[in-house]
This record gives sequence, C-alpha cells and structure tokens, in this order.
Amino acid sequence: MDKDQGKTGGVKGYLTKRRLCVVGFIMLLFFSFGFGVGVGFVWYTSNDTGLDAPIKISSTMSNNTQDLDDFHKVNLLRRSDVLTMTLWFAPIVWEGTYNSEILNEQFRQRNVTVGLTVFAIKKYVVFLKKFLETAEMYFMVGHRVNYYIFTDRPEEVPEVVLKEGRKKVVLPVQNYPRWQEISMRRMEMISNFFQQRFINEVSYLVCVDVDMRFNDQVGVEILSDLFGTLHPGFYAAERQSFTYEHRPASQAYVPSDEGDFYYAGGFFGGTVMEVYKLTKKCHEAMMVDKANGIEAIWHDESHLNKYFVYHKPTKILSPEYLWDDDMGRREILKKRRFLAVRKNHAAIRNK
Ligand code: 48C
Repeated sequence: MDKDQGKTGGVKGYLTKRRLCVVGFIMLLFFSFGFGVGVGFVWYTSNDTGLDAPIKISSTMSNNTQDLDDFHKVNLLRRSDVLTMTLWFAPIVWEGTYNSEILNEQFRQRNVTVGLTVFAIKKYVVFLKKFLETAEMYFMVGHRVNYYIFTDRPEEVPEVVLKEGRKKVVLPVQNYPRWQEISMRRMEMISNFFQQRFINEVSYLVCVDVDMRFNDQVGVEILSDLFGTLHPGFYAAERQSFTYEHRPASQAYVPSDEGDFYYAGGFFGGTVMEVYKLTKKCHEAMMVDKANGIEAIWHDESHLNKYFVYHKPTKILSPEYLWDDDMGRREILKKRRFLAVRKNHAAIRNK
C-alpha cells in the first residue's frame, strides 16, 4: 500500500488494517463491559435473596413494600411511622427498632454495671418505694445495677428486696428551700460523686426523676456514650415551639435558629465520663446564672437542652422512655416504659 495512500486515502485508507484491529478490540471491550453492567443492573434490581442483597432504593419501593415478606419487613423497614435516625446518625430508640436478645448478649459479655441516679429530697421520698419496686421489674433486668439514692432523709428510704447483682447506695445530701433549686442542684451532686464513686463502680450512668414508675422494659438498648430523651410534650413539635431559654443573658440561651430536639430533664445518661462532663458543665452554667441574678426558664432542663445543642447525643430515646398519660395515648407509642406518677404538687413540693 502506497505510503500516501496510507496517509491521504478515503475512510478505507484511514482505517488501515492495524487501526481496524485496535478499533475492533476497543469495541469488544466496550461491548463486554456494557454487557457486564447490564447483567449487574438486572441482578441488582431483581436479586431477591436475603439481607445481603442491596436494598432496592427505587421509587417503586414505597408501593411494593406490601410484596416484602415479614422477614424483610422486620429487617429492612423496621419502623416507617417514626423518625429513627438523626442527621448526625444517632439512632432514635423506638419499640421495633432493636433486638433485645442480641443487645443483652453483647452487654452481658462486657459485664457492665449500670448506675441509676435518683433524687428523693424532702417529701419526694414518698415516691421511692414504687420507683424501686418497678425498677426491679423492668430496669436493666439480668444486668448489674447500682441504685444511687440521693436524699436528705436516709432513714426514710424504704426497704425493697433487690435481685442478685443489684444494690442500693444511699447518699445523704443537703436540701434546699425551693424545689427549683433542688432540681438544679442534681447536676452538682452527680458531678460531685464522679471521683469518689462512679468512675470506680459503674460503666454507665442513667439519671432520672423519682416521681415516676417503670411500666415496661428499659434495657441496655438505651446505653450509649451520651443519650437524651425526647420530651413527651414536644416530640412532634417544630423548633420554634421548643421552650428553650431564649434570653441571651442566661448561660442556657439557645438562639432561635439553633437546636434539634427538645429533651426532657427527667431522663438522660451515658458513660460515666460523658455524664461527668455534662453535669459539671451544666452546674457551672447554673452558678454563673445565679451570680448574674437569672434562672433559666426550665431550670436544669434548660441547661441540659443547651448542652445537647452543642454536644450532640450519640443516641436519643423516644417518648416511650418518659411519658405522662395526661398527654393521652399515641398510636406511635407501642410501649410506655417510664411513666409520670400522679402527684399533688402542693402536698409535696417545698415540704
Ligand atoms: O427530690 C426532689 N425534691 C423536691 O422537693 C423537688 C424535686 N426533687 C427531685 O427533682 C425529684 O427527683 C424530682 O423528680 C426532680 C424534679 N422533677 C420534677 O419535679 C418533675 N418530675 C418535673
């Protein structure tokens, strides 16, 4: 073949034999690659073997879920009626979103002890009996538990039979004239026992109100580095209705365009170290407010909410974990695990 021909000939001339082979090879490559992709896509969308198959994210998912068998519904969908994960990937714990057997086995292997702190100061000692009896029935059943009971009336702490691996530690503390002060001082009193007891005796701390009773299982599913509980009055509310402290003069101030959820002051916890950091920070903030002659709108609960805005919880408990039947029953509440006890405020507060 003339060299010019090779250079200047028509299409035929351009497509020399060598070039034909290269083009043919490239086309073969593309074809086989394309074929492979096609097969993969067909497999991907039609594969219906077990959990290891990629979860179909096509829009048809929503209208063919009734086709999913029970196994898939439990393991893929869990709950589709409630929010189960935050934007920072913290799980929100609802009935049906976890497997107790798996979690209990994990924690039994870790041989953890869980501390439950509760304050029964002045007349609130009357709540202890029901609190402890129901905790024995439902709280961390099968695991080691230390009940830390902070009270100014140690002699009035009731005798309650405790199961194996569970013990009662009565911590005498001072009282205060106002119930708001008592509520707020809990942060200080918890942080004070960090060094002396908690760091050596337990792995996790769960800090709760005493005018409550356990009504269903509260187990290791709640445990995480740092957790809070959605307040029953605000779990479905918009941010602007949250009763955060909005006065910039207070250390509990949360700007109106910040905040994720409204957390209840009556149920929070985490590892001993994380709870120490939280309670110390909240106590210090309350002391600054006190020196400035201001008290946050909802006392320690306001400071807890402020803390959680800037120290995101690693797990959030649903209102199953702190409910008040005065708020009625909700379809989404498959369980009411920790319930407010009826009380006559006049009869027990500041008494
Ligand atoms: O132990 C007391 N005694 C009081 O006179 C007032 C409050 N308290 C503690 O602070 C109890 O542990 C209460 O549960 C807690 C504040 N929370 C409440 O009074 C309602 N559960 C909101």
